[in-house]
Amino acid sequence: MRAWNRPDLPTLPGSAGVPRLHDTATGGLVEARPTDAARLYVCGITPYDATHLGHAFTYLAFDTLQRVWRDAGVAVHYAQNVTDVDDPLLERAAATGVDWRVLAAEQVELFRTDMEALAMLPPYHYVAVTEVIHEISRAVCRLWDDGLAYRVDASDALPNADGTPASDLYFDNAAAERTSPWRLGDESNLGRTEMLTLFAERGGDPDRVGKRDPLDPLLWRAAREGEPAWDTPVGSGRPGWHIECSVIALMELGADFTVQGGGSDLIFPHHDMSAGHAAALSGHPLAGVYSHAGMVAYQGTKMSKSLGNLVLVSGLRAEGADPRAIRLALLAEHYRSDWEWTSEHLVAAERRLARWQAAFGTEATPGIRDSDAVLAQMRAALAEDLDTPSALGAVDAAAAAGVTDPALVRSAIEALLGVRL
Ligand code: 5CA
Ligand code: ZN
Repeated sequence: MRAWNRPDLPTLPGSAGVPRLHDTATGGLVEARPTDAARLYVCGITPYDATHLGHAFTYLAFDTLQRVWRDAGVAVHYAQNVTDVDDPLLERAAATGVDWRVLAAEQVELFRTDMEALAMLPPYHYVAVTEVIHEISRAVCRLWDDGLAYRVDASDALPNADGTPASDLYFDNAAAERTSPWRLGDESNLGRTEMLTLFAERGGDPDRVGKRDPLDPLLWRAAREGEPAWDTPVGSGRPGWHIECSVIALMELGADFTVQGGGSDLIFPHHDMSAGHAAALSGHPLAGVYSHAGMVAYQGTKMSKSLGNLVLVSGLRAEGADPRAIRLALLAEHYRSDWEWTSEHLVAAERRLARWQAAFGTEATPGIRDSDAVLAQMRAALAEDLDTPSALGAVDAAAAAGVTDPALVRSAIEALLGVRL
């Protein structure tokens, strides 16, 4: 699928080191040093209400990672999915009387416009689930053949073509643990009680009768009346959520890629389960580093489409907000922190943008602070787990003093922070 246009990425003199990144699985900072090119997979949107500031915050974290890698001379292969067939999208389409395909297409287009306005680097591989249904069904078939999937009666599903009752397919976590390097909880490090709670809250069905284990995730949902379905070797139906990301990631990046990313709400079950499916299919871990952005809240709770407490990027833009200020407002928070958005964040970012324009814009006059030292400070901050608040602080201090070469700092701000003054 088409992504969006790529922003300019100036090349800076010298080069930075590869970044150290927090790894959810081990809880420590690890050097995200790829052997050849860096391979990055970031979970994309479910397109029914795009793009709120929480989405933008998560994508900005991985945009920053790519900018830091590129500054270190590392090529980046970036893949992102679009979950364009899933329960919440279908429910929203049914509730509003809009065809689910039309709703998804409209929201993906809005997301593209927002991402481009925010100068986000586009994925090279931008893949909608509906584009790869047959690849996903083949992967489910392989899991079945390998004894890692099982049937659960689905009495509310449409019967098979030969008239026999249909069933849903589930992943057998315990069998996968016996036959692959993966263990449930490797990534999330959660205990079973916590897993059961989160599984129920985040699209899982621990109480479904007929499952071998309450935490086994759905691989394939048999066709229901009025739901989209595809005819495949595993029957008529549609894929479960986690297998989609495993298959798209393996297809586009191969096994054991450099970083798997997303918001922290995806750690469990989505990323644990995606890693399980991928390990079962490839015999290798999904990724070397599991990286997660914190949650943006609004009006006291996590900003989320299902709750409706949203501040949309397009809404702020329609009110006249400068996308560069939106970007700076988000960069002012460390990517791993949970924080709450208020309009004050935007006001502060607008003031910062104006100060930076005066100090480093094309009209700026040189000052006393050594520009190379400012670049070095920005690089050092970003290389240490993408510390954007410190990088912004270094630029603020330089703006107050004035720099010997404003054009160099202007390029550094554009290349590393994605803000063109
Ligand atoms: N389509 C799935 C992933 S395969 C999905 O979670 N879609 S989403 O539209 O709900 O979220 C898209 C991305 O934004 C995910 O990486 C998610 O973790 C992140 N995200 C969602 N809400 C927030 C929030 N309030 N703060 C930070 N990140 C968020
Ligand atoms: Zn995903």
